[in-house]
Amino acid sequence: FDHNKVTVVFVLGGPGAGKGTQCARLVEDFNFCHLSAGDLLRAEQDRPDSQYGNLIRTAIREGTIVPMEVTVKLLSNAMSDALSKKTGTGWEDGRGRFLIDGFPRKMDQAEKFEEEVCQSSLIIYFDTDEETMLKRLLVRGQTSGREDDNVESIKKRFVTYRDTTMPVIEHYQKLDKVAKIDSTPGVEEVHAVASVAVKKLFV
Ligand code: UP5
Ligand code: MG
Repeated sequence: FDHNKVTVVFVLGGPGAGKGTQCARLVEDFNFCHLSAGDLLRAEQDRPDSQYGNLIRTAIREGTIVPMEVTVKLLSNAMSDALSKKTGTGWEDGRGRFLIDGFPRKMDQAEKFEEEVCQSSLIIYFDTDEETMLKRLLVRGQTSGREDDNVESIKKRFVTYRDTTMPVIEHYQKLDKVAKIDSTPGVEEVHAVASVAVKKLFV
């Protein structure tokens, strides 16, 4: 997609940092199309004739990263679908606006997406401590039905985040594209700061 016609914001942060929650709030303010890589993978896993079901199920439970080809394809298909409508959510002033949540979590994904799909304009990085994230995920796990919301999977997700995703954030920090936001406070407080960071893109 043409970077001049599509605005892509990546939303990163550890498991339970609040990416999904904050994306939902930003959609209300800025009419973004919100695409969660994790949600797209879970939907693909549940599609009866998917050839990737088992691969995705295992990766999610083990907190590892699904091969990038799968995730990049799901994202670019979802972007094409949204853009083909040319109206409604994610379409503003003749341009597409995307919040891509939980992606890229590994350098190879970042490179492939920027080269083959679209360049990103901003990376929002929600930062908080593991104790806070663990607490949030265990509460959510009581009702989420997510197979990775248990202590064992959560610990594995933390390791992957530290070892594989932090280098992606550091890469973008060197390019001066990252808005780092403390996501320890309450939802509204975090949202207010995130909203200011995003607003700068659209002035
Ligand atoms: N909550 C949120 N904000 C709060 C606040 N400020 N104060 C108090 N409570 C707050 O929030 C989690 C919980 O905390 C909720 O109950 C919320 O109410 C509360 P949420 O907004 O859901 O956090 P989020 O950061 O979105 O957490 P999530 O668990 O979705 O993050 P993950 O990054 O772990 O999950 P994701 O779905 O992105 O990925 C899952 C798996 O998919 C990965 O582990 C991986 O195996 C696979 N994957 C890939 O392989 N490739 C990809 O590119 C992407 C995913
Ligand atoms: Mg999420």
